[in-house]
Amino acid sequence: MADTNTELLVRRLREAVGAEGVVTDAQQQAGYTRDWLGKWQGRVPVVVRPADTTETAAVVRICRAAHTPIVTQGGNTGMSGGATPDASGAQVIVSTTRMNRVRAIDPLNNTLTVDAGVILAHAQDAARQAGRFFPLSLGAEGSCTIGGNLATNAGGIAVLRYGNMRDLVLGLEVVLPDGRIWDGLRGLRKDNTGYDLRGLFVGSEGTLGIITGAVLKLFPQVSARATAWVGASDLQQLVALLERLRAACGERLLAFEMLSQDALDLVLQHVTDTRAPMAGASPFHALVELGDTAPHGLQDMLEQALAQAMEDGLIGDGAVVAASQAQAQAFWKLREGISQAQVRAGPVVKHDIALPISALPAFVAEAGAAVRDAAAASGLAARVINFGHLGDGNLHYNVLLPAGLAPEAVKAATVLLNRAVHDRVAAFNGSISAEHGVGQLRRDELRHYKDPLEMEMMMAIKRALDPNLIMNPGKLL
Ligand code: FAD
Ligand code: 2HG
Ligand code: ZN
Repeated sequence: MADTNTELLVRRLREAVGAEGVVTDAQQQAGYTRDWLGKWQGRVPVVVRPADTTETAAVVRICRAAHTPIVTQGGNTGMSGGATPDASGAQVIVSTTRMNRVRAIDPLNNTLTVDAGVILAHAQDAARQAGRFFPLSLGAEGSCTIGGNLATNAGGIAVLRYGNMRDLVLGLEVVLPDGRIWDGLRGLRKDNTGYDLRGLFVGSEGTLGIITGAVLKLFPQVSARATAWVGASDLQQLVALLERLRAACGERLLAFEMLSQDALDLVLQHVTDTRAPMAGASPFHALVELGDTAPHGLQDMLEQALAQAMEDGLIGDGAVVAASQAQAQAFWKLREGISQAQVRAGPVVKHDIALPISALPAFVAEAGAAVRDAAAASGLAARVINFGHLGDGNLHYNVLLPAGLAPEAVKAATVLLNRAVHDRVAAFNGSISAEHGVGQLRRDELRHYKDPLEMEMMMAIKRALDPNLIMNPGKLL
């Protein structure tokens, strides 16, 4: 883009959203042009911050007329570089963070209507204040936005009971790539009037349009919780325990998270005020939580189910049921500290994979051997940090490389490690992107593993909605 064209573009955008809606100073742009992991750095002439849907539509029309690609950004907490522009300086960021109004709440229909820039924790608070529960929950909930959650089809720790973001949305409002506004803000649980247009935008990672509003599903408040930490001598035990707890506790099973001993050790080493819940090491640990709308009996139910599992030889290394809320929070701090601990420990090759739950033990055995071979081939000491949402068959099968390793060596090792892990994922009929999205991190991997017919159908949808390919180019597809 020539300088005069850029100046004209910025002037038009400023006219559309006002001076408070544009950020042109490079220093002030720093929080937008780099991802939180520091893996990607982009450059833009302007960050545009529209205040509402009408302004967003005007911004899209201006960018379209100028053939300027748009990178939509919410809280910038994504793990796959989807919200970071490229380094050409030819793209603009459209940030949704000023669109942060709770529009409506309907306790009888159990729906909450919000702007896309509403922070997840604020949506949870709004539901709570109305005596309801919005269940999406993840480590970044204090800064990620509903729009970002939808665009990545976020998962988190309660998918086992409530589903992922796709299952939690009833209606959407979207600014299309031509600047028209699609008003699909319906709060209906049944609507068979054709193709699932809403579903197209969930998981679309900013490539089909800008989500500006959403109708979310609400649930009865969970008034009681019981939390336990379990040690297991192998993964098979945890898979069996999951099934046992499902049978014993049914819908009350809210979370079943897994940490390997290496993942736990990393947190104990790098996160302050943490300590191991049980004496001695176990190859695997589970963090289990039950929740119910009825306030009594949950603790007993969990204790009995775990005692029976131990008596039947299902759990090898014991279990502790949290005796207080503070102890439960301490357990969760260990689980939620893993992302931060990894950042502090060194370069990490992230794998966000999904497999049939029954296949997890065999996968982990095979992938472990493949990673050892790949690390040996690159002459590196690699350590698998395996943890995740076992109840959903979703592992964060990350590989930690030595601290201080040169970026080129990290890049070379990443290619080998990706192939080692993702080939096994494909062999078990799994997915190479479970909940973090494809973004720019897994774009090449997606092309390598996704069925060509599926890629063709996705490209056809992309071209139909965004013929000028201005929405988040270089991401996902
Ligand atoms: P951004 O990072 O800003 O954007 C993400 C993608 O969505 C980009 O492609 C962007 O273009 C697009 N996008 C954003 N807003 C819109 C919009 N309004 N319309 C169209 N496209 C849009 N994820 C999980 O699924 N489970 C977890 O357990 C989990 N834990 C996490 C823990 C931590 C500590 C952190 C930092 C992140 C975690 N994440 C997790 C990553 C998760 O994907 C994001 O936190 C969240 O869903 C992204 O929201 P965001 O608003 O930050 O989006
Ligand atoms: C989690 O489950 C997040 O904690 C982050 O999805 C995973 O850091 C990661 O790789
Ligand atoms: Zn996760």
